[in-house]
Amino acid sequence: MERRIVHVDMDAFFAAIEQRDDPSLKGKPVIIGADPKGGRGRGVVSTCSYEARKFGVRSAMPISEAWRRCPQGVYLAPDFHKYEEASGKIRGAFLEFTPDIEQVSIDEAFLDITRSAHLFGGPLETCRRIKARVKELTGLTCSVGLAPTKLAAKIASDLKKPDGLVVVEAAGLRNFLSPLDISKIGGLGPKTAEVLRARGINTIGELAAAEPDELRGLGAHGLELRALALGEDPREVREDGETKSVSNEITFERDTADAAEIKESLVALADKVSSRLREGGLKGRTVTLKIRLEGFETYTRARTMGLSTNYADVIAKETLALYAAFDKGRKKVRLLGVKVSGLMPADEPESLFPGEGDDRRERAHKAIESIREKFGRGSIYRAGGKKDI
Ligand code: TTP
Ligand code: MG
Repeated sequence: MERRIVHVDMDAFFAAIEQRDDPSLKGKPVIIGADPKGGRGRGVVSTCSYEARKFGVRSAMPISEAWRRCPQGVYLAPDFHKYEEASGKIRGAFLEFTPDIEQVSIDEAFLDITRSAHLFGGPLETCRRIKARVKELTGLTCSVGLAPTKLAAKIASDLKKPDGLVVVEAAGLRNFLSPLDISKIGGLGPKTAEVLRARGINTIGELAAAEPDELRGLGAHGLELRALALGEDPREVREDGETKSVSNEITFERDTADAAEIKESLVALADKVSSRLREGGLKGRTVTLKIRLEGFETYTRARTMGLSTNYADVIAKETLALYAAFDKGRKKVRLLGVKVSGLMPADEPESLFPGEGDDRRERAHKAIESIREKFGRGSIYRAGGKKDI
C-alpha cells in the first residue's frame, strides 16, 4: 500500500502565539529572543513573525543584527510555558487522526495516516481537517506536506509557508525532488554539500544521477544520500515520545573566561533543564554541552549515562565534567548550553535497583519545587548555581 506520510510544521510558532494573545501585535514585525538592549544585546533570535522576515530577520541570527535590520520591531522574551501548552494541544489534534505520531520538535511532527486516512475522506481531506482542527484548538496556522516518504513530506510542508498544503503523489515523487537544491535534504550538512557542489552536484536530481565514483569520500553516507535523492526513503514514522530533548542556553553579557562565572552558569543551566524535564514528566540519558567561543566558533560535547535522570545535581556533574575536558585554548566563552536527550517517561523503570541516593534526591527536588511554586523560581538556588537563567 502506498504510504501516506504527513509533516506538519507550525508557522512562526512562538511569534504566532504572541500575536494570537495580543492582537495589537498582529501584522507587526514581532521578534522573539534575547533582549536587544537597543542594539547592544548579545543573544540570538529564537524566531520572528513573517512581517519581521521581510526585514531579513531570521532564527538564530544575533539579536543585535536583528535590531540593525528592524529597529521598529516588537522584541519579546520567549515564554516557553505558553509554547509548550500550545504544543500539547497540537498533539491532541493529531491524535484525533492517527496514533502514529513522531514529534520532531516543539512545533513539528510526522504523522503516518496510511491506515487511518480512509476514515476522514482520504489523505488530502485528512490533511485539510488536521489543519482545521489545529486552528480550532490553538488559533494558529500550520503548514502541511503529504507525501509517500518522510523526506518529501518534510520538504513539501516548507514549500508554501505559511498556511500551506502541498501534496506529492508517489508517481510524481522523482519529479518533485529532482529540481530542488541538495540542501533541502535534512541531514546533508554544509560540509557534504560543499563536497558535492565542488563536483558539480547541486540539485537532488543531479545527486540521483551521480555515479558511485562521484560520491567517493562520502562513504556509506554518500550512497544513502543518493538513495534518498532517488526517492527511496524507507524511514518509518517512529512514535518516540513527545519531546526529543530539553535544552537551555545563555549568552554572556561579555565574553568571559571567568571560571567561577562559567561554573555557576553551567550549574544554573542544569537546574533549569532539570526543572523542565520534571515538569514534563521526563528523564533522559544523554547530556550535551554546547560551547560557543568568541568569534562564534561553536562546539558540542556529549556523554550518555548508564541510567536516565532528571536530577539537577546529576546533570550538573556530567555537564561540569564535559566542560572540564573541553580545551578552549585562550579563547573566551560567548555562550553555554545544556541539553538532555534520549528521553523517556520519568516513571518508566530502567533498573530494579534505584540509583544510590535517588530517594534523597527525589525528596530534595520535590522540596525545592514546592518552595518555587509558592515563592517563585528565584526564591531558592542550588549551591553553586546562584544565577537567574
Ligand atoms: P521553526 O519551525 O524552525 O520556525 P517557526 O515555526 O518559528 O517558523 P516557520 O514558519 O518557518 O516554521 O521553529 C519552531 C520554533 O522553535 C520557533 O518558533 C522558535 C524555536 N526556535 C528557536 O528557538 N531557535 C531556532 O534557531 C529555531 C530554528 C527555532
Ligand atoms: Mg515552524
